[in-house]
Amino acid sequence: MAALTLYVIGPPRSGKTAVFDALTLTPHGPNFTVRGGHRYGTVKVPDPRLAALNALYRPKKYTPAEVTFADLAPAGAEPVKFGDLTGLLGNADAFVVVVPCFSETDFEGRPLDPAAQLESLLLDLVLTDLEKVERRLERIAQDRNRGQKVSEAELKLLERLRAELSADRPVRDLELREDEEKLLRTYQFLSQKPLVVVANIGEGLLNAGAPAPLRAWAAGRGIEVLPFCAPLEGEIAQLDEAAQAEFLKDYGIAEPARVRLIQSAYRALRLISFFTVGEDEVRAWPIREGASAQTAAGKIHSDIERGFIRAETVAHDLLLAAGSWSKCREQGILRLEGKEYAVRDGDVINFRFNA
Ligand SMILES: Nc1nc2c(ncn2[C@@H]2O[C@H](COP(=O)(O)OP(=O)(O)OP(=O)(O)O)[C@@H](O)[C@H]2O)c(=O)[nH]1
Ligand SMILES: [Mg+2]
Repeated sequence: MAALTLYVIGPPRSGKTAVFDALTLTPHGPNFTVRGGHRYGTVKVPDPRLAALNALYRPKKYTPAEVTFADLAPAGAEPVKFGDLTGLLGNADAFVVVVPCFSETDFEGRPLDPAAQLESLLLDLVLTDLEKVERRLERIAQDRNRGQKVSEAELKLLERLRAELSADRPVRDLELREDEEKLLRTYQFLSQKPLVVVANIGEGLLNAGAPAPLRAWAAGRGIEVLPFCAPLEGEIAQLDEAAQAEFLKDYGIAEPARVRLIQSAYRALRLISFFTVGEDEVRAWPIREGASAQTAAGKIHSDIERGFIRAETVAHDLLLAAGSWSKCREQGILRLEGKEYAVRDGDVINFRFNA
């Protein structure tokens, strides 16, 4: 399964690369590859529940979920323009938006207003989408003039999008039916991507957190704002576990940047995790909140989805307390769930299926 991809975007000199470093650096050094001038770093999703299952099973293979972070054109002197990168950004599952809050002025000496900066960046995403919609509508009109058949459903939906985007409303905020959602998927609209905002604060602001106006702006839109002091978090990321814990305590930081950010991204993407366990492998599977047991089976293999019989299910903490799968069965806490069962965060599942 492809790792979740989170693209770090933000105004020029906002600390995107510093945030990328904080998310990807390890005690053994940097951890990224460069493609097309962009940096990509893949990390394992930290999950204490999975770690505990691993300790119980001691399997041959331990497979946490993965997240790939991307830092665009880190060496470029020119600010990154979304228009030039639309294709690339369209691949993201979500954006990490870095807002500079570590100084009163920007790199050109202009006073900084973090909320306004965030707003203007998000507006760029909306305008990029609007251009795309307009180009597509032109094409549809041309096709129609040539007597070709056009999809009325798509036309209607795009016209609605044009109106919404023209009023500065992101695709993310639209109520879409499932069929509409499907129609739009190939467009990869940038303003549809879930967001996590990183307020890149100075060290002196660690106790104060993100600026209040920025938090207020984002809260009104259901977006989480994480206060990071990116250079400091980068140092923390390079420490071994023991030193890291001590450092975090000294600075009053609850969890390393990577942990906080991934958790927030899961919430923004409405992802939960289920686990599979055994002597061979202990593994985490991210899945959409509300997904059915049969859909979950399909994450593992289409054969399991097709031949689905039952999902033997137990919450991870009950399994850990019982100590083994057979004890769960003895104690009657293994549940036999059907296709429609809505998987819960932290479920451990053994799928029974017809091969
Ligand atoms: N004081 C302070 N400086 C920071 C912080 N984060 C980044 N900087 C500085 O801001 C400058 C830009 O940081 P980068 O991480 O390169 O920013 P960027 O957004 O990747 O920049 P471009 O890729 O050039 O757009 C560097 O000089 C950093 O040292 C911070 O939290 N505090
Ligand atoms: Mg950079």
